[in-house]
Amino acid sequence: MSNENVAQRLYLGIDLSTQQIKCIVIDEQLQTIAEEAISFNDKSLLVHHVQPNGFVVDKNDKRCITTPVFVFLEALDVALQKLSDQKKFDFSNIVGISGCGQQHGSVYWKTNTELGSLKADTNREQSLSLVNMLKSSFSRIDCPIWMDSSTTNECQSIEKSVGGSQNLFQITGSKAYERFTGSQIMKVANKTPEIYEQTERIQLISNFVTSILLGEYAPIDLSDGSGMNLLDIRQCKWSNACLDICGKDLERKLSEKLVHPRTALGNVANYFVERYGFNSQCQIVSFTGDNPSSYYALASDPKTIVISLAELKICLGTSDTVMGAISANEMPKQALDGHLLVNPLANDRDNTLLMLLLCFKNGSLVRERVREETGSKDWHEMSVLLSQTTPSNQGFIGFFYDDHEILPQNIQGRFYFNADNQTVENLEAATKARAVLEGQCLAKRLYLQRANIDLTKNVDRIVITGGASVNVDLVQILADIFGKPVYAAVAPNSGALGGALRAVDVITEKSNSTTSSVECLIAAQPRSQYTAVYDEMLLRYTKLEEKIIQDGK
Ligand code: XUL
Repeated sequence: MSNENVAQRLYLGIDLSTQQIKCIVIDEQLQTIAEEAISFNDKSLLVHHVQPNGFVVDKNDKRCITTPVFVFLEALDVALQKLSDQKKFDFSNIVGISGCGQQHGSVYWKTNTELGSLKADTNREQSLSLVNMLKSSFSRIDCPIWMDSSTTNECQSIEKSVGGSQNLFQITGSKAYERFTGSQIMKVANKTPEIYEQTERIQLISNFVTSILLGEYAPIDLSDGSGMNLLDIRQCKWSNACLDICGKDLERKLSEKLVHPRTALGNVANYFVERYGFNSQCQIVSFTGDNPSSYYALASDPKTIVISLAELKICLGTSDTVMGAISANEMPKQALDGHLLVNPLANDRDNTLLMLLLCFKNGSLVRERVREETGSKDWHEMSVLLSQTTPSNQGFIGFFYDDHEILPQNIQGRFYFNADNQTVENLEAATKARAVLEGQCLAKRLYLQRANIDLTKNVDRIVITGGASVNVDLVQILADIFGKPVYAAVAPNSGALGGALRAVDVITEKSNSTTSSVECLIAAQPRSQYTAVYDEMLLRYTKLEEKIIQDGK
């Protein structure tokens, strides 16, 4: 069947994340037709499931965290089968597939011979699954994932080899991080040279899924590739200095070619046509990392800041994530503890638009804890408490780093100050309730400013996601502190959706701003009289944060 004859044109988005695979099918009007998910600890993954969390923590070294590649493969088959069992649509109507994967994880291929047979035009036995067909394809079964933190020494070597963390940041957009793929590859190359030697191709989780769907090796995309400490993000090509230190012949193993995440790469492999009834003309668009993919779905243009205030993420900690656009010409001189990635909204001829990713470790878990400490059963009760206080909290400021924070790096503890900047032991319930919400929102504005994002010139609005819009006070404080309207996105699976939307955009040849903006509802308007008060408060917040860092040294 040719694509032109397809009556209902559908698009499939897939997100292979840390603990599960999620699928969404949308039509050209961007309406959701079906959704499906399967957890990596689910027993319906008959052979390859991992208890209790869907990833494996090494018994001898808890910093080593992996997921067997066969879990990913079986989960993909089971998710597609369950989607098909729903009988909500005809697979032959899917004209495009794209998606995303958890960032930084790596897959080690020994050979692509079996991969090629997914593409081959044969009437293969229906019972042969992806796991059966690819059982001898990998040189290493366990894929290191982003939760792995075992590569501190390798990170030091990478920074040293390019003349320090500042230089590495200027080249790759990030200082060296244990979870980033470069140091993970270096560990494989140094600790298990025989495995490294046998490895023909190293992929990220994202282009691994693209490869399975295509039946051939797919290139790494520039946005997810920016999470490796190996890519020169401004030149949009590999950095030889970084490649050389991480492994011999690494460019060949990664493939020289890099693509923009909005690139059509070919038709779906025959395996999927025969097994699930996909249209043989269905196009595969490059997958990317989960964060860039969510950003793509939620930021309709570079003047939108996306803030994920996840309330229920189990293993992403429960961190708050902030994503925004930044021009490469305005890249901060000083290295950040955040990350700069190639922006998926940029078109492929424009390599000046970058994406900033900031991760605040102390997010919703701390908000929940403070709510309990103030004796409020829910956000509504906390609202009643908050109504006894006024914006800027009569000068009280709190820093709530219950867990070792990332921004600022490695600080732990609670720090409370009064209007005279003096340390106080504790805060009274209503003041504490306001202090946690104001403190978290001020930190977000401060770190965006430190990354050279000019809020007056370059930001029009904030889109929030992750279910936090139920917390009306948090949303209002965010609007007042930023002086921008806050919208709540109606998109629980924004990573998978970002994939489906990229497929729509590439296949219909329209830019994302005209077709693919997700439905957003206004959640709060800024009140200018309070924004002025918060401008002042931010200056004090900045000084007090510096003091906490100094005192901690
Ligand atoms: C980002 C990161 C995580 C993973 C989780 O740097 O490590 O958000 O992408 O899926």
